[in-house]
Amino acid sequence: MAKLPILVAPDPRLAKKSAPVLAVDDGIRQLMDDMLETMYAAPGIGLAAPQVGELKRVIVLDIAPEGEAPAPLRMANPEIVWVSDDDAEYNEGCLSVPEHYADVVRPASCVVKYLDENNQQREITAEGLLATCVQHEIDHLDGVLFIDHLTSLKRNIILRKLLKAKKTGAGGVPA
Ligand code: GNR
Ligand code: NI
Repeated sequence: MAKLPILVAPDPRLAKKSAPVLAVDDGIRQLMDDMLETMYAAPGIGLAAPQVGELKRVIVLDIAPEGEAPAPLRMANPEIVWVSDDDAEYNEGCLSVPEHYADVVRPASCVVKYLDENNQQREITAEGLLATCVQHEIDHLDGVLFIDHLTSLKRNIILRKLLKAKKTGAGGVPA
């Protein structure tokens, strides 16, 4: 396992559409495990491959509360095949948008079809935090960040602060 560096916005790689995985093989399984290690270390509850510079449709999640048994989910080519009519608002953050949080409205529940770590097709119904998180991660695969759901005014304020932090080297690991 290896902990990977996480890209911080603005970065052109975070705005790109990621490519489908042909099959979940040893290379993709290794990527999933490295992403989980990176996510737990951050710490975070989800991570998408483009956040570690791999433009592949792979995400990992674990919404188990701290102190409870880990419950990692590994997904390739996740696809939302149903969303509820009712919405939920959640105060979202993102490891690629460090130290910024904002309320985002998304469908409250969804059904996601994906390939698991054994290349088996699966489907889950997600509600609550898992529904929010899996939609946030699938957005990353399409080059969309949670700040893209905000008004351009709010988004630009955050992007300018992130750019300034990058230029002064504040808050992060030296490049
Ligand atoms: O760790 C994370 N927490 C979080 C909180 C609310 C909504 C979404 C998330 S995902 C985020 C990790 C991350 O950036 N995943 O892409
Ligand atoms: Ni994110």
